[in-house]
Amino acid sequence: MRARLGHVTVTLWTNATVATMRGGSDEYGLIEGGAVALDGETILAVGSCNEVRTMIDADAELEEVDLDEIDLEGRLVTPGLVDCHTHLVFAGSRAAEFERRIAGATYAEIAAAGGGIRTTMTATRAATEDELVAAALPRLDALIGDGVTTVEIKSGYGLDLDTELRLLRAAHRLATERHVEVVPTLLAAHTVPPEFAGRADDYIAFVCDTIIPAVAASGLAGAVDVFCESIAFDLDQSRRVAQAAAAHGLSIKGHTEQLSALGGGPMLAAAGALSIDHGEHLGDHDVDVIAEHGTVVVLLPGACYFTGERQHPPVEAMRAAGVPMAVATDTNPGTSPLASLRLAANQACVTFGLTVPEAMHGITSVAARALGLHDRGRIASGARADLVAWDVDHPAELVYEPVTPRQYRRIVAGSA
Ligand code: DI6
Ligand code: FE
Repeated sequence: MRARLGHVTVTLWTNATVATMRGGSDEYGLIEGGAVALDGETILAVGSCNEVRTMIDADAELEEVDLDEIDLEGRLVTPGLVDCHTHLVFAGSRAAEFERRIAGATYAEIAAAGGGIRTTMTATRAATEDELVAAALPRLDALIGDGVTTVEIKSGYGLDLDTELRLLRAAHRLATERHVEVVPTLLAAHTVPPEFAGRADDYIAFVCDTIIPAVAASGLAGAVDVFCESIAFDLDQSRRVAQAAAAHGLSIKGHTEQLSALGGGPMLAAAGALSIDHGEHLGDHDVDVIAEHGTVVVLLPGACYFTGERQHPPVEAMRAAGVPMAVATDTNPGTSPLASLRLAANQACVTFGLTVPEAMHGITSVAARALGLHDRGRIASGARADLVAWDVDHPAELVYEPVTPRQYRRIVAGSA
């Protein structure tokens, strides 16, 4: 408890079942009959109602405390959910490509014929920042309605300096339009744009020598992602992107082993990546290397679902090796038009074999770690006050019945 002199307003949520998400990946860290006290943007105390009241009474001896008390009548409280991998900002629609895929064309065939990411690039280059923000808001609102308080948003549909910067600015704007924290990531190395056709190395040089330095100087993104894949960039090109990011003080993330096994996962883990994402084709040795570096693997079951991918990430091997597993929506126009993090958690259980506590950690504590954010994703004294109260009494309900809205109250950095 901090000792201060003066006047303080403490928000106190009482009579709650608190899923603190502290402890191991097999537990929710539940406190029945619990309470959470908030002081501004920070969690002051969490524990049984009696413990928390005792702490507040002790504080009241040092300063004047105004209590704003809310009786949650047994409702569940969790950390605000963290969606640590999205491509939320883009223009246009790929519904026509979806029709073709359902009729038999593959994602890789459509990409090779100049569709896929390039279809979205064309629409995105033609869109203004206002249009990009307007297009993203319904998706962001869906995530917010699902309990998300922090959302990572990647660029990657501009593939030129101006449009990549515009995408990142649009991502920042979203955080001013809604009460949510946005964590923008540069994904200029998403695919080779048409003006660099057949010259992937030249495009990577442009990304490393021009786009990454400009983004680092602008402060618009704190991390750089790269699509290390047969249909995108090879291992050497991906390594160059990671080196340029590190040289400019930016964190590293990677889309790796989604469609093929190029070795991007272990290479980026060794390069100090915060997370490697997808991982459907990770082998046993890759898992050991990733475990050794403590890198988070971000599971994206929506992408497997939408592409009909049968190859699933090696969850059992990762669990056995102690790899921290996050779960995210991958919300994007091509492979995961899915703006529900609780549905992604459900899919991670049903299709990938995560336990329900693992999936809950995947969208809270481990997701925060995948973003390098150590102040959230758990309910603990001193953590950021990002909380959701739900109209359910157990965390398994959130994953079991993902589509039904269950949010009762949502607090981001201490305010509703
Ligand atoms: N992997 C994905 O699943 C998305 N991007 C990526 O690198 C797909 C993006 C798209 O098809 O628009
Ligand atoms: Fe993605």
